[in-house]
Amino acid sequence: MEFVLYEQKGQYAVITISREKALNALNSQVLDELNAVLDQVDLAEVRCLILTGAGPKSFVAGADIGEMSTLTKAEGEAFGKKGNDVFRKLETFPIPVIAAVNGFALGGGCEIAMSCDIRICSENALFGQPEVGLGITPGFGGTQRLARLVGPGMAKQLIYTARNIKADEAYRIGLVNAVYPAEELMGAAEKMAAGIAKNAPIAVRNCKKAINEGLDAATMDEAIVIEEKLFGDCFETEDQRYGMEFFLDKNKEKVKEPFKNK
Ligand code: DAK
Repeated sequence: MEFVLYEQKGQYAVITISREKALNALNSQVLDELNAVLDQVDLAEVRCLILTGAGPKSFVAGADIGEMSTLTKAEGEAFGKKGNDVFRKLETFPIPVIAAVNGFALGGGCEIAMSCDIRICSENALFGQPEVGLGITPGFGGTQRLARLVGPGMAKQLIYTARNIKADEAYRIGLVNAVYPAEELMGAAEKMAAGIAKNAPIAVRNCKKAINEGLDAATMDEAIVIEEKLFGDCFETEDQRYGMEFFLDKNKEKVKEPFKNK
């Protein structure tokens, strides 16, 4: 692959969008490669993903404006679908995805970060949806995910004004969970990924599904049923039996064994 790097580090893996000369902007090839790399993740081994951008300056500076500038209506729709399909794949990917936002996260960059489960960023990160300044709407789910993450009032303000916000403001409005000095960002992301990876994988996957599907349910009654089923699904697994036996066996000398994903 030319623009997407994949590195497995034990039970987690790092996906890096690497098109530094265009600040990692998303063109069709990057979207195709991201799609392909997700298909290649070894889900028997890998329990958490980190998504980041290459270089010190940019996570993803948006969809590729050069490529978009000449699109017809039909091509624009097809480009939007390609992006939306990949972003939705990330959002519903069976294992958690952490966005380590290392700089610009504008337009499609902010949108891809919002498709991840968790966002942490460096102090130099800059978030925004500048699309209305370019004559378009956010096209990779920005109107929907930003409103769900920070509330409709704040999302509308950010989208209508096309104002970019710095890391501290992104943290204050709940768009990111934590801000780190740039040199500490990947270490923090990897520590979080390793922490997630050591928990019972079937339970973690089911939590992701329960939260995502529950939020999309029409009523709390339906949402609770989704949780009940995914809770039930954890029982009779080796990991559930072992996790509970370990707790009930009050032997303080025992060291907890890794969960087996079974
Ligand atoms: N696309 C293409 N190239 C980009 C780019 C982008 N989004 N962002 C930066 N680059 C390129 C620059 O053109 C420049 O290339 P060269 O001139 O060196 O060849 C190189 O990256 C370095 O950028 P700068 O020289 O501009 O670097 P600065 O540090 O001065 O400025 C910047 C960095 C991020 C502030 C600036 O580059 C900038 O404003 N970039 C554009 C940011 C932006 O507006 N992003 C949002 C794009 S719109 C839809 C589907 C998708 C979308 C919408 C609809 N449907 C189909 C419905 C999504 C839209 C977007 O994401």
